[in-house]
Amino acid sequence: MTKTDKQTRVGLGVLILKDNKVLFGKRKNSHGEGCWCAPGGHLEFGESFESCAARETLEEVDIKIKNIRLGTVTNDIFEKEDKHYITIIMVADYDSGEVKLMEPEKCEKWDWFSWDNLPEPLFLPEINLLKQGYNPFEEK
Ligand code: IPR
Ligand code: MG
Repeated sequence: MTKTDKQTRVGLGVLILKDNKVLFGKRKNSHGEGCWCAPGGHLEFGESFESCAARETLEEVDIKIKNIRLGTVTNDIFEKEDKHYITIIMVADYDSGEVKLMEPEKCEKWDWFSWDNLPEPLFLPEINLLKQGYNPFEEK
């Protein structure tokens, strides 16, 4: 397969804000294994960014979010895994529910972190977010 046969995919991550903290999980059994990232996944065909953010959050952590808004975009080239994602970063406020580990085969654990004390190692989209100087608590 040549480079041009490969597909760039669209991912979406949700930075969920609660009490000045953000929710991150430790990835398992996929690209970025062992790295921390926000809830998220693949944008489905015909899906809005807001619906995808709400759906992935429910599927992965079983909580409801509100005020879902566009944060930024990252261009994520996973050299080792030979994958390329455009990742839409959404921001949302926690609404209700208790965080649950809904996909234990994909995630080791979830926890809340301050933006200036994020866990490491971070997943590539989150690394690229920080490289942009992006901070969801300082939205314009
Ligand atoms: P799934 O769909 O398994 O949640 O995908 P993911 O968490 O591996 O996310 C893929 C897109 C990334 C780059 C946000
Ligand atoms: Mg996911």
